[in-house]
Amino acid sequence: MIQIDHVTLRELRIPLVTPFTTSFSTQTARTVVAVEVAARVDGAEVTGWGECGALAEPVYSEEYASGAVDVTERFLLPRLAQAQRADALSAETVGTHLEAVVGHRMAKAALESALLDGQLKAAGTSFADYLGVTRDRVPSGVSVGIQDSIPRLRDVVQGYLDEGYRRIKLKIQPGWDVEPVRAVREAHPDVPLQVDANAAYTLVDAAHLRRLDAFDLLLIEQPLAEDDLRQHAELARAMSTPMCLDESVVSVASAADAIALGAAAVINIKPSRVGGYLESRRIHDLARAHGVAVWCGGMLETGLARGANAALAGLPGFTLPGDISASSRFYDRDLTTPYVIDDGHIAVPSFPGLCEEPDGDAVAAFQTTERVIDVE
Ligand code: OSB
Ligand code: MG
Repeated sequence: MIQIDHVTLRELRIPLVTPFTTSFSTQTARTVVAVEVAARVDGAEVTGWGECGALAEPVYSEEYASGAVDVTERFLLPRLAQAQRADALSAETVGTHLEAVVGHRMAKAALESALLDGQLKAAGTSFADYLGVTRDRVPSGVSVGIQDSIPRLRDVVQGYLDEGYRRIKLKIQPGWDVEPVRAVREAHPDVPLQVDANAAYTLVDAAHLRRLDAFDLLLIEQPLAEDDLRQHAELARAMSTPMCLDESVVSVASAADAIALGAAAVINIKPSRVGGYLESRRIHDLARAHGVAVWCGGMLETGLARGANAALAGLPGFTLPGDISASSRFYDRDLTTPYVIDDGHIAVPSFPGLCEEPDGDAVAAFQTTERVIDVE
């Protein structure tokens, strides 16, 4: 069991190396909530860190960074405090203790991650060993934002391939779909290629989206709205490109529904979106039992979560390359030792816990708000 002494909630604003444009926004910096938990495990003092996947604005999902700080302080930490007074708190029970709070999965995931990091550091156990992962590296894919022109897109993709990325994901939206995909496919006939629409289409666009079938894509990710499971199933029947869900899968229960409906041949498991690494594992297990491929998605993670994503992606059902790129894909300066791409792969960390202790100077340089909350 773990006893929390206090929690520090920080909002950081970290510049991106290049603007990242999706169908829902253009980001020039990542606003990220970092959770630092000061706790005791079996009497020993430990510090655990977690990162919240929520963006600055509620445009990818309904969560947003400052809202995550608020719900954590008002509603999540009091429930963990109550649990620890009964000496019933551990990373593995966080989900149960927070179940009465509806949604807010990214905020919950950050807390669970921080506690798990603390517990594993206290035990001297790596996250990979905790999961039973034996792979020591995972293939690295890159998510390519919407560009101003097709020549520019070709250059950006060529740059990533030169760095060794093993799979390219192109963000698409109405007006930026068939032609950019055609251009990249013509330049690179054999590169593993997939697209992500971030819910920018409707079923009325089915005939148009079918034109993507010509480009031998690994998958199409989340073409329709988050709550359109049935319509994804219908679109899946109309296309030969495998259907992959991101936004729609928020839990193992929604993954089960998607699989049963035929709405997902592939699932993007994004640990923050589904409420943490433990729920991610359950979705992995469910999907694997159904013969549904999974891969690890990302939310522009800093070093507080990038290595944990790599460890998760070492599980055997992760048969497609994830959005687990090098730190340098997004950041000139990361919060921890940067993750690097080596021969197209990212190493699965072997240090204890989920992340390295972040560099205090980097945290201070990027910090915009800080709240210290006693938990007793
Ligand atoms: O849809 O996968 C997505 C980033 C922010 C929000 C949603 C998505 C993304 C990405 C980037 O595609 C993934 C990454 O972290 O590399
Ligand atoms: Mg996506």
